[in-house]
Amino acid sequence: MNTGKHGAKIWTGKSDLVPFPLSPCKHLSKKTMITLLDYGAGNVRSVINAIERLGETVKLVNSGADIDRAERLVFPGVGNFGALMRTLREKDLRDPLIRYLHSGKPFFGICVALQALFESSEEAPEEPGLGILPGRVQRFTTSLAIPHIGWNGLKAHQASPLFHGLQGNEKFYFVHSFHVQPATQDDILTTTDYGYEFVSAIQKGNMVATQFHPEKSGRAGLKLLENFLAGDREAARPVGCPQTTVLAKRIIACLDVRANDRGDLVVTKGDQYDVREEGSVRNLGKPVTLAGEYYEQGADEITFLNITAFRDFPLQDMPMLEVLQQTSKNVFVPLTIGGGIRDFTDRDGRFYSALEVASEYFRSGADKVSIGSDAVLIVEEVMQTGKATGLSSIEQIARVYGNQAVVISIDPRRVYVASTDAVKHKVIETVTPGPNGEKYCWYQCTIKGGREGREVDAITLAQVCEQLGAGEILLNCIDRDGTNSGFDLELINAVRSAVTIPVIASSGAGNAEHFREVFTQTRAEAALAAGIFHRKEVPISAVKKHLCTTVEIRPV
Ligand code: 1PR
Repeated sequence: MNTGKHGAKIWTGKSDLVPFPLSPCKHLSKKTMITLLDYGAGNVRSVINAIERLGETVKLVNSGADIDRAERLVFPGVGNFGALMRTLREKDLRDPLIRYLHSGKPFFGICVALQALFESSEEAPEEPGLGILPGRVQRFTTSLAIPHIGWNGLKAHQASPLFHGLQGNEKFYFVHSFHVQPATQDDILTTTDYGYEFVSAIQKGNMVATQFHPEKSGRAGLKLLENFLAGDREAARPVGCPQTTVLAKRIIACLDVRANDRGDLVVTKGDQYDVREEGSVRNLGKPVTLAGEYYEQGADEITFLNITAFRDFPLQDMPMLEVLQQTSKNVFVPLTIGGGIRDFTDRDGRFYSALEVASEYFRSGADKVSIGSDAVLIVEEVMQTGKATGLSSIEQIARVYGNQAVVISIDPRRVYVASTDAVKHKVIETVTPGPNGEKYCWYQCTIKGGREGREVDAITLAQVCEQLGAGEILLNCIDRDGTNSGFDLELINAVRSAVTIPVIASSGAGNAEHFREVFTQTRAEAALAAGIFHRKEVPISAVKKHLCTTVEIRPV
């Protein structure tokens, strides 16, 4: 990668991993440099990686002149509508972009870049949009979990070259709380259902824009992107579009990563968080290789947890950044990274904010960051003082990268009590009584990988984090971790019913039926597992095969 400060940056790097059997885009009618508008927020690396995988070279926009010279422009937008519009204005990119959009040259906008084409957004009423299309952007009004996160389908309203080779029953990855509301029907390319029908892509002449992320939508997404890059596809209308689209339940593969005693970075796995066996750290494989395998098997997301980052500083732990960079070259589904996301002062007194740490992860290919220990400390402070500072890692990262980019990883442990008023915490009645016949329990949050219990319960933690701006809860369970005994459905129901954001059920999966159980007996939006995948007991494809008749999933 040439990242010189002056002149456009050109990515020429090639993956050093064995490529997946996806044909590079050899059929471009005319070799055209793809210009990519990176305004400095979020994960553009994945878009670059996807375009490079398709055999193209990417040139980054450094100035308005680069937009004027562009022949084929891709604009990935993430985060906040207001922040995007402000940055375009401050960097003098707004007018060149409007000129480009009026020129009729090919344009592909992704996510907030679709929203930017309209006149205004409820998310930032003070910032006008580009006004290329009539209409506005509004927040979802549904009782379903917001953000709308995950794989959903498309209903085609027009023929399009983008659909060449697609059946219509594919699912694409969405992550957003707002959607466009065009003033006319003319430019609607697709709609999707989530509580109600909303516009998920537009097409006007050579301008297309999608609310979903093709670069994160596996093979179907790459196909769609390839069709855009090729520029010579016949317009097609897929025949297999559903009448109503349904958000799929997600299957997530989790890789707990740490250095072993020899200093090698390995994927490990604990039993109730104890990752040592006969004194040594369990080694279940290499992070990049395993992530690639899980993508191939049909994982809907990959999560990396740097499990010892509470004692090391992740920006000095560069291998994790390298793991992300390498993985994102080959894995085209969302990547979450957790571990050590907090403010930090190094030995020389240099202060790094949690936002800086997160930014480094986003630049390296992460789509979401997960915050564990720091979230507990933040919630403790909010509960003590009765107010949020606006400066916590959760608030700062959500403000810049959007709520959907902030996952809270909770590590709770069951504490049995004799009655509901025995403690000040949120207590639930349980069907599995405690050692002394206790009928109740609460879920104590821990920090530092389960090493330290704190005076906050998991339900309260989830609620306060949602108020602070978190977009998703990764709900582990120390009692079930590595036991193969199934998810803790009581914990999941208690937390899911207390928040409106999506919940990822984690810990305890031992067979495919456990996934069906968690999806039919709780409202969890996703289920995460580690051990059964690492030990090759049940491949992800087998889990999906087991689910496909009873639970909506993304087909492999
Ligand atoms: O506290 O912000 O530095 O983040 C540290 C992160 O590392 C947290 O998300 C925490 O959950 C995780 N972590 C810390 N120590 C461990 C450990 O195992 N010793 N792993 C750990 C958490 C739980 C899941 C696991 C599921 C599924 N592991 O990641 O993958 O329980 O397992 P299973 O399917 O085998 O049952 P911070």
